[in-house]
Amino acid sequence: MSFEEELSIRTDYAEEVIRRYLPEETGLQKKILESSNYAVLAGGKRLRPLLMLETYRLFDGRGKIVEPFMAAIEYIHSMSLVHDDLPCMDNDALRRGKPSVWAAYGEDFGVLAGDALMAYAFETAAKAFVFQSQAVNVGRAMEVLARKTGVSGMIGGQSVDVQMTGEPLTEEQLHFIYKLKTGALIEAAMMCGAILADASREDIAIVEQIAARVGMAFQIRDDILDETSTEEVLGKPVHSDEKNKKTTYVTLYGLDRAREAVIRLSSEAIAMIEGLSGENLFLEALLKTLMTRDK
Ligand code: GRG
Repeated sequence: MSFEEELSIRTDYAEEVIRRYLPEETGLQKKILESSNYAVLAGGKRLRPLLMLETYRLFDGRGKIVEPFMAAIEYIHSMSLVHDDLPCMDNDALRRGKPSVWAAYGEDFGVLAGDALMAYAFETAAKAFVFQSQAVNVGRAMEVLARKTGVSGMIGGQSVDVQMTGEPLTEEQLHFIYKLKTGALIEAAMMCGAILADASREDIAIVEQIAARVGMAFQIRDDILDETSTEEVLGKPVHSDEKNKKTTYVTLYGLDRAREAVIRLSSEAIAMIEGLSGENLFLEALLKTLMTRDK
């Protein structure tokens, strides 16, 4: 089977899992259910659930315990996009080729839909407790998911990003923002996959380092695409960083060095995966495609 066929099968599976756990749009609070489901169903690469699943498989995970966490991480990612698009943040009216949540449902529902998704993500992850014999791993994975989402992770990174907007950043400050804002959720995805497959503590620590490189490479590629791609391809406005006066890897070092950094970080991540005792060639191929992704 070609990589593309395998990617399509795995993405369809992730998509089915993400949809299966979504709530029904009924009751007096129908509008909040519609707007939060809209955010999740608007599309996207489903990269974080895929990375979680493939890391789970790397450590020989074969069951269904990973499924509630695959859905949960995509809900958290979706809520971050919903809030990132708000007028008080990036003020973007287009996301994944469709009106962003606030543009479709109003700014108030942009805030509420993000809040609802955040809580629902943890409600969903907790469904993995039905696998009672693995309750300790479920609890550990929930702790990692919460920590990497909160002030020590994504929200912490976004806060510093917002605080420093318009000011010149040093490489260390930019690195800090990228590691937390984008990297932390990718770290959570891969670490939860490893934890739920009952990997050793040593291997989980290595997975965190691998994911940190993947996250950094992913964000630098995002900077490159903001500069070089089009709204039609990306499904979101381009030159958003320039509009928001953001220092990025590209503004600091230029496109060539940014491309080199993506290749170096991704290659390091792949080499580290090859150093582990398990094998997942599909995961390695997935990381290779991220180096040159065009959306
Ligand atoms: C305010 C509670 C609260 C949380 C939100 C807004 C925010 C905190 C965090 C922003 C984090 C953020 C948007 C980081 C950028 C990460 C990034 C490169 C997103 C694009 O991810 P893709 O390419 O998107 O995987 P798709 O659409 O494919 O899913």
